[in-house]
Amino acid sequence: MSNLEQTLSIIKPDAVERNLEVEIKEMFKNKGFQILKEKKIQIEKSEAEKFYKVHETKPFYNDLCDYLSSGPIVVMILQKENAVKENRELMGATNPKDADDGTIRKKYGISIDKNSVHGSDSAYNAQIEIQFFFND
Ligand code: IDP
Ligand code: MG
Repeated sequence: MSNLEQTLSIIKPDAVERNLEVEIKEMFKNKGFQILKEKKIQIEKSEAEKFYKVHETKPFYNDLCDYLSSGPIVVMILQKENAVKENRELMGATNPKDADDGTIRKKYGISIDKNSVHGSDSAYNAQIEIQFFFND
C-alpha cells in the first residue's frame, strides 16, 4: 500500500557553515525526496530547547541547544513514500563513526554532536516538528 509521508529535515550549523547545503539537498533529491518547503534561519536557544525538549534530561542537552542555535540552519519538509524511515536511512547513524557508506553523516558528519543533519524519528514527531517550523 502507498504511504506517502512528510518528514522534517534540518541541515545543521556545521554543514551550513561548510557550504554543504547544495550537496546535501542533491543527496535527498537523488533518493527521490521532494523538498516541499525550505528556509534558512537562525533560531534562539529558547527555540532549540523547545525543539529538543525530549532530550532535556540528557547530559548533552545544553550543548545540543547551544549548538543548534549557534548559526544558520536549513529546515525542510521532505516528501516521499515512507519518508521518515527513508530519511533516517539516508542520514545514517547518529554517530558518524557508526554510519554506513553512502549516508549523509558518513560523508559529511564530523562528530556525534556535529553530525550535519536532523531527521524526524516517527511520523507522529514529523508532524509536530513540521508544525514547529512551518506553522502557517
Ligand atoms: P538523532 O539525531 O540521530 O535522532 P538523537 O538521539 O535524537 O539522535 O539525538 C539528537 C542529537 O543530539 C543528535 O543528532 C546529536 O547531535 C546529539 N547527541 C546525541 N547523543 C549525543 C551524545 O552522546 N553526545 C553529544 N551529542 C549527542
Ligand atoms: Mg532524534
